[in-house]
Amino acid sequence: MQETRLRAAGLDDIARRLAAGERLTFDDGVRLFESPDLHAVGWLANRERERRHGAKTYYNVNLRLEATNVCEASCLFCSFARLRPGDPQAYTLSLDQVFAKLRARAGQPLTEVHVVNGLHPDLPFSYYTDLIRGLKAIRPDVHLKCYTAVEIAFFADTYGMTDEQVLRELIAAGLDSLPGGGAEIFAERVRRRIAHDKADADRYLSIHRLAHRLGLRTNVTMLYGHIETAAERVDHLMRIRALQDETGGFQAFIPLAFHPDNNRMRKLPPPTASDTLRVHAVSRLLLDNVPHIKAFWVAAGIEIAQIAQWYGANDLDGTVQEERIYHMAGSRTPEALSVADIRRLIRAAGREPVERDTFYRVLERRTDAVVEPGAPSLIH
Ligand code: V47
Repeated sequence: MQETRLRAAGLDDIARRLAAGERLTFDDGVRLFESPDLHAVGWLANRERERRHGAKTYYNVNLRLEATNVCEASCLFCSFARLRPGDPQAYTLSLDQVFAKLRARAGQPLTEVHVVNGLHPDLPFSYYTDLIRGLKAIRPDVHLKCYTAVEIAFFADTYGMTDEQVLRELIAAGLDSLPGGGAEIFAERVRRRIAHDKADADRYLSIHRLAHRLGLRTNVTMLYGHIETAAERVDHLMRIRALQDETGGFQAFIPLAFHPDNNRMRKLPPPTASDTLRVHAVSRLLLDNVPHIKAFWVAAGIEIAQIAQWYGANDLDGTVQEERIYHMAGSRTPEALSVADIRRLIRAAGREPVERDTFYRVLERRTDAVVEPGAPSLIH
């Protein structure tokens, strides 16, 4: 990009420091959010993205399971939770129902199951350990990415254990990694207003630190596009960067676009496409120590997730299936994508599709693999 354009965007010194391999500061982050020239910010992020990953865009073959939406917390942005077990739309699956969902996909080349639940006040801890054990018994080869740091904190408080005891018991049952949900916005002002009655920022980060120390990899997220300021976004990213300096345990950062349907923040407009692209780009630039930036297609929308592959992102998440949190909050994306769809969308975006496992190891396999007759196929 021309020096004059970067200068007009107020980004020429940032561009020079990035080229010299220097780390950006808090103020740089705010300037990147405030620069009028989105494409200049995107160009800088794309340079960093291509330096790390070339033309590759990663995806995986995964399944989402949400075993209960009964939740004690009262996050203003949430359209998924039902507070009382008696609520007409409240559900809690039996473990057999959970296992049936995985068994029904026996023919799919799944590599990951991602489990997230509400904070249910009345289930025993054994429900969560048995859930992991049972899924592992059905598909020992499938990676289990289960329970956010907020759920881990809730288990510790509810069942009278330390965070470390909870993590150790889940690992003994077969837990392979933690997903990134529950981070929202770390800044006290925002968290107090939108998510006051669940684990705070320090607890969230300390559970990820502990998980990393126990050998787990984790993801981390940011819910953006509601009441947070640019400085609060940058603060969030800087806290992630600081923990990553300590542990190196984060694999992917996932910006999550706020969806306003059916929740108590429904008067707010959703974030615009420009904002979504910018958040991915600035994240790539500030999080110099986090290897992957994921544009989660269910949250960003398929088209924007494709364009984000030129604005810092290098991952789209996976086939997904059975996602409820965003679909209840107004996401109009499909329920699932087939492998053929994902590969076509990545190619159409001008990138090279690469199937990965949860640890970003590349999987080489025929994409026209045969599935068992009668099983729902994800291939075509
Ligand atoms: O923590 C809830 C968000 C998260 C809304 O680790 C909402 O690979 C927008 O964390 N509008 C859960 N967002 C999902 C999540 C995730 C997704 C994909 C991949 C990974 C990963 C993690 O969803 C919650 C919350 O931040 N959320 N309600 C809403 N109305």
